[in-house]
Amino acid sequence: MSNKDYDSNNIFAQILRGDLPCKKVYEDKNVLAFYDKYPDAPVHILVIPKSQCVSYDDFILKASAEEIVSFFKTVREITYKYNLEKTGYRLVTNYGKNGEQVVPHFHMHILGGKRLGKHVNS
Ligand code: DGP
Repeated sequence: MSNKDYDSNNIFAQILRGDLPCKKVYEDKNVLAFYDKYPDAPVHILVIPKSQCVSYDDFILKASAEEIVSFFKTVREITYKYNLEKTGYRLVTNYGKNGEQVVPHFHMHILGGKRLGKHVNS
């Protein structure tokens, strides 16, 4: 899927192309999951679709049903892989300026392994 709003030089695009390394957690034809380089929690994993999507909105609008199901099932499987279903976890996706999105490729943060505190910082 090509996308005119998508910056194909963003860091996650470079990781997907293999131009930048990552510590891989899971990969299939639709999805890649890897450790966040600057973790905010003992478990901090990023899950990204392989298609060119800037945001959650973009992903839901443009990805196939198979890609969407596969993405969210992968998120769930990773929470189990790290036993987070027992202790709890947080899923976060940031978008745009107010969401403080840094990398313009849709990604889900999976955070866990400690008490995370309230989710909104002021
Ligand atoms: P966001 O603010 O939601 O766009 O989060 C982007 C995340 O990406 C942030 O938690 C740090 C992480 N990150 C930035 N650069 C790299 C990188 O080169 N490798 C990995 N693994 N993570 C990165």
